[in-house]
Amino acid sequence: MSTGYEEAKKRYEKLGIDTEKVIETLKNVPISLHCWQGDDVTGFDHDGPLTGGIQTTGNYPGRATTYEELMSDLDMAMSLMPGAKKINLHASYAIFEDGEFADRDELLPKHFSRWVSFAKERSLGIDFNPTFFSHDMVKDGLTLTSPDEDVRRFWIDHGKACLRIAEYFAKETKNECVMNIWIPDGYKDIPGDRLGPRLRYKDSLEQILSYPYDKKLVKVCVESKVFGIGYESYTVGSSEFTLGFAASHEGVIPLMDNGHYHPTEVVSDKISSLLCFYDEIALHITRPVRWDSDHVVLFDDETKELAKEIIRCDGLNRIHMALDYFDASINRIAAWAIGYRSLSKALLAAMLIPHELEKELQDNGRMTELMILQEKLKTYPFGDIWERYCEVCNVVDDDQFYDRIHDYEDRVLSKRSK
Ligand code: RNT
Ligand code: ZN
Repeated sequence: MSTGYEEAKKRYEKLGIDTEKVIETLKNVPISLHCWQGDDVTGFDHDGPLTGGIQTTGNYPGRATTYEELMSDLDMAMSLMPGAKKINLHASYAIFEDGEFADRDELLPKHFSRWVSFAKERSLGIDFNPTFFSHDMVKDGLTLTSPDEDVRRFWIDHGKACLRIAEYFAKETKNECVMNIWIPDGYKDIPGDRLGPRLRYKDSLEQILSYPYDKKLVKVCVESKVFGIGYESYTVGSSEFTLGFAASHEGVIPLMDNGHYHPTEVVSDKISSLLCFYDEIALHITRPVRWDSDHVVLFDDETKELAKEIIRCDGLNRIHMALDYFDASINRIAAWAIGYRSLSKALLAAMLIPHELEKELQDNGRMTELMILQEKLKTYPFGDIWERYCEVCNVVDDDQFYDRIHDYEDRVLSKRSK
């Protein structure tokens, strides 16, 4: 144990914070790790481009192109992440073997059995996402809201197939599966009918949820969005739509992605509002830069504020946290681990705040003292606690981080063709 840590521990003790306890708690808080950072949201079930109004930019060498490569990269990335994880899969990451293939509406648990083995061998839970993009059956940019009944039926069947797979994940891993529904559907230009697509979306979701799944095993989320590339004027699954849907359907959880709001709106301010009305909520944590750009999550002001709200609201058991970004302009494994580590740092920092004292100052109108306290905390020796956290979790600190990335790049990534 470094003397730096011992000193820092004492400083926090004076504020009434037990750093040892904080470290023990954080270690067991799972963050869901998005498999799609590893291969630029490509998946294994199609050759076509990434559609749905989302985009990965950059062409860093060494992208994983097979499930073996993706799993190996995921292992490497996880070895750099302190704390608990779940893996977050998309349906497009089904693994087909011996020449077999199943379209999205006919996916079966067996197409994910390799992922289940991967998760079980590492004692990880699995979260899941139906994939309503990058597929021929997306017609005119629409899936569950399409006026073409064949198209809509196909995607409803995909949703049902995914519920069955989600249930299989939960049973096999003995860990609940959070299944998130996000559709890109919307219009580039001003629609002539806003209500019709929303009523079709509502009906499609209800048809999917009519599949008799176990609500204790599978937690269904609906993710809202404000716009996508090529869907600038109207998005069917808006914030109001998803909040309304989740509020009126038992067992459905609203999911907020912090890239899915207007640039001056912040999810950190929305969490407490939702917690007044929903038992559980879910988050996609990303870093939007001017738009829903899905940059790597950093230890920046909004990430810190978001983490503060999660901790302050005593939300660790009510908020499902998942990462969601995709950057191919830098080493993808570093991107994965930097994002995870940044969120861990933000949660750790949030747990080192005397929240009761802050509340008391606020409630007594002592706002001057509150500001002074908040500013004082910013220069507290947080780095020493973070180093200790990495040590306890048996992962490298920030000093050794790049060496590991460089070594893997040398040994593994540089040998790949892409
Ligand atoms: C898109 C949504 C969605 C996706 C993933 C790949 O804007 O954020 O969550 O990023 O499903
Ligand atoms: Zn998202």
